Amino acid sequence: MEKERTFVMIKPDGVQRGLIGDIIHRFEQKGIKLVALKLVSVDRKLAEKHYGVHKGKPFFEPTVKYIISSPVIAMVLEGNNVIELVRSMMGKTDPRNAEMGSIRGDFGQFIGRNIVHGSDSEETASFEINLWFKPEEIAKYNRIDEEWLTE
Ligand code: IDP
Ligand code: MG
Repeated sequence: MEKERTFVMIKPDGVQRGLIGDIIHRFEQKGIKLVALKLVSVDRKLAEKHYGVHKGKPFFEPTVKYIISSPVIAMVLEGNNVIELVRSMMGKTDPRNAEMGSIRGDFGQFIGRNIVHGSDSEETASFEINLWFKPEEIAKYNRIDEEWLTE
């Protein structure tokens, strides 16, 4: 099993709809370690960099506007294969196709307001973690349950 880090964001609709606790609770229950967390009022520059790979697509501008419309929760999560694990806990991009039991499947209704973001590869994760966090904002600590979460 490979220890990885991923960047996760609770988007403005998740914050406004009071879902911060429910979403973080799911990651905690799964045994995923939280190593960085903050509430951010995102500026356009950061949002455009974050969604830079989608520049030129029809949903780019609406997505940037959505992300800067109200604060988000930004976090870094650590764990075994955590990039893929978080993506599967989030569900498909469009909540209408996301499995029930996933975050988007349970809490979302349509693609333009899909509650959460999670990095999609190791390369993206490292780009996004560096974009959103300074190295000193990422905590190094051991959790007491770690030995029960390794074989
Ligand atoms: P992902 O968030 O599951 O990785 P991406 O395809 O990378 O999905 O798209 C990034 C974000 O852009 C989506 O999460 C969603 O907020 C927004 N988005 C993507 N496609 C559409 C669309 O067709 N309409 C509206 N928003 C979209
Ligand atoms: Mg993506």
